[in-house]
This record gives sequence, C-alpha cells and structure tokens, in this order.
Amino acid sequence: MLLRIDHIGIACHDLEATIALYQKTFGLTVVSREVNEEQGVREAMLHVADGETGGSYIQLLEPLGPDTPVGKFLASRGEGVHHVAYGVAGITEAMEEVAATGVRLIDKAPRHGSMNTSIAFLHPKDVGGVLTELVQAPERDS
Ligand code: MC0
Repeated sequence: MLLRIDHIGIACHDLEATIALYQKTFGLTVVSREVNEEQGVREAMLHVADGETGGSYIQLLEPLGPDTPVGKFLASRGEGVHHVAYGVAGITEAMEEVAATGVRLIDKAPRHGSMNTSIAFLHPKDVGGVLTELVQAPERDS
C-alpha cells in the first residue's frame, strides 16, 4: 500500500528561520509554500530526493494560531517531528484498507494537502504514537 516516505512534517515556531536552517545545513531547496487555513498552518516543502514513485520532502510547519493542531503540539511538546507522511497510489482505497484494520481515521474524506495532493491523517494513538498521513499525488483523481 505504501509507495514511499512522501514527507516528514516538522513543527516550528518560525518558518523563515527554520527554512534558513535547512538550507544552510543541508542545502535543501524550497519547492512550495502555502497557507492552509483548514489545517491551521503556514508551510514550506523542501525537496530531498526523487524516487521511482515520486519525490520526498521535508515539510516545515508553522501554526496559524495556538488553537490549531501544530499550535497545540508546539505548546505541549515543543519543536520537532510532527508527523510522517506516506505516498499511496489511491487515497480512498488506502483509507479503506487502513480503516479495515481498526486504526482510526481522523479524516473521513480526503482533504487538500501541500502541492495539490489529497491527504488523510490516521490517529497517532493507533499508530504507536506517530501522527501518520497518507498522501496521493495530484495526477490521479480518487
Ligand atoms: C497530538 N498528539 C500527538 C500529536 N498531536 N501524538 C503524536 N504526534 C502528534 N503530532 C497526542 C497528544 O500528545 C495527546 O496525547 C493526544 O494526541 C491528544 O492531543 P491534543 O493535543 O489534545 O489534541 P487533539 O486530540 O485535539 O488533536 C490531536 C490530533 C490533531 C492528532 C487528532 O492534532 C489532528 O487532527 N491532527 C491532524 C491534522 C494536522 O495535524 N494538521 C497539521 C498538519 P496524550 O497522551 O497527552 O493524550 S497539516 C499538513 O501536514 C498538510 C498541510 C500536508 O501535509 O499537506
């Protein structure tokens, strides 16, 4: 079901400062910036590598406010890894497959993700404490 690690989401207080850190340390390039009101974030995607099934990225996430998923995460845990996102071929099929195992879906239907992807989150309490995201690339409609 999983094609690749699509991205690692990293929570930060200051998006521009953290982009600068990743550029200076690893030479990464920002390929997308977006404000996602529904998810309560301002985010940037930094390209890491390309594989047969698509690219992999570091996603830097700054909260739009304290009462958002990333705002609450920063308040309770501080900066660091917020979620792991896997690429899938078909988001709807992947969601159904995961739900059939008993893992709770946070999203009942796919939502808009970075770079026009379709995304769905799985509850961290059912995935060993890791907030997990499924990502379908924009080429295919679900
Ligand atoms: C919260 N918890 C986490 C966590 N966030 N555990 C692991 N990783 C995380 N990121 C844990 C808390 O520590 C707590 O555990 C329990 O979950 C409840 O947390 P809470 O702070 O009370 O918050 P809730 O229950 O209101 O919400 C948690 C939940 C939420 C994961 C359901 O954050 C959510 O819906 N997240 C999905 C959407 C999201 O994260 N969007 C931002 C990225 P204890 O043990 O203390 O009970 S958007 C994105 O990434 C898009 C743009 C994209 O990829 O394209």
